[in-house]
Amino acid sequence: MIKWCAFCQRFQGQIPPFERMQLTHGLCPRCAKLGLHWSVEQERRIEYLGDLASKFWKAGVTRDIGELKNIIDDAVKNRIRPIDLLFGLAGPSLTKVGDLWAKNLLTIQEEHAFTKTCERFIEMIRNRVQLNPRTSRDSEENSSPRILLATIPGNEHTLGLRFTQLGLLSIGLTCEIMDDAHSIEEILERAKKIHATTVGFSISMVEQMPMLLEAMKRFGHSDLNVKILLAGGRAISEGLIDQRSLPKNVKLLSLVFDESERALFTEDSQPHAA
Ligand code: B12
Ligand SMILES: [Zn+2]
Repeated sequence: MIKWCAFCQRFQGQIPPFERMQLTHGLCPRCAKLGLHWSVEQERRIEYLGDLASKFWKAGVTRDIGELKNIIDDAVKNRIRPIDLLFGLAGPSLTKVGDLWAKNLLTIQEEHAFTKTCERFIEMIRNRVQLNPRTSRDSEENSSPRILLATIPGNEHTLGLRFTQLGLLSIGLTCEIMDDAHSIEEILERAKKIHATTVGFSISMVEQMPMLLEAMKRFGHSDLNVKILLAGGRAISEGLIDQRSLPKNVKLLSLVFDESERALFTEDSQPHAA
């Protein structure tokens, strides 16, 4: 299910059951502190978000790129951040597509076509995020930390990494992504070359766990200046991996791309485990 704050209209994450696209709302921590109360306006906003989700799904199925653009324009007019559309509409829709495919209700070609449409959506959102003067100013001024995000070798699911890259950019953090590494060695070399201080790995399937552990071990024993090791991706966010089986120095973050989360990546602070 999709959790969205009804007041500030910021996406708050996906919660089980992940394949269900219904919206649920609750206050985000920031709005909760303001002591806001339930209102008709709040209901109206959630209905609006529900409508957007249905329109997005329809546009994805019919590959209607013009409609995707309309959805973004309309949402922005209604004070919704483009980045929340990416995480709150495209992310859950892809999960739903995977579920329909697993149930044989969609062909592999239909799944691929939907994924391609989502790739176009990612580019539209990227343009919006880059247009934001605050984002570009912050990321230019901010020379560190240097973040490298990589799919674990063997993981062909690359969209999550691109989502995360844009999410970080939306709060003024630039990061490099590597979604075609054939070996951990290649990721180590890249991290060394860009002097990465944070390295994040994306893992989609439980089967990829041995490779993740190997990567953690190699980075843990390397002489690089990597201060934060992150793990994310479907296998982590859907709780498919027992978190206790991950090394203690690995952080699991559940980010909603609030500006306050930038501090989690600065060199002196340590991120909180999710
Ligand atoms: C699109 C897709 C594909 C595309 C990927 C295209 C691409 N360029 O990415 C293609 C067609 C290549 C593909 C291939 C396969 N897929 Co596939 N795929 C999907 C699908 C439908 C969507 C994935 C997606 O993009 N989700 C949206 C993104 C945004 O979500 P996300 O990756 O979880 O990322 C989010 C967070 O996790 C986080 N995040 C991600 N990475 C990181 C990293 C860090 C550091 C942090 C902090 C956060 C973070 O940020 C994102 C935003 O919230 C899923 C369905 C599903 N339930 O996820 C199946 C799914 C993952 N695939 C599945 C399968 C089986 C396969 C194949 C084996 C199919 C086959 N027989 O060939 C292959 C395996 C390829 C491989 N070796 O990896 C299964 C996996 C089942 C399992 N074993 O666990 C799923 C669940 C479908 C299903 N219901 O059965 N797939
Ligand atoms: Zn809020």
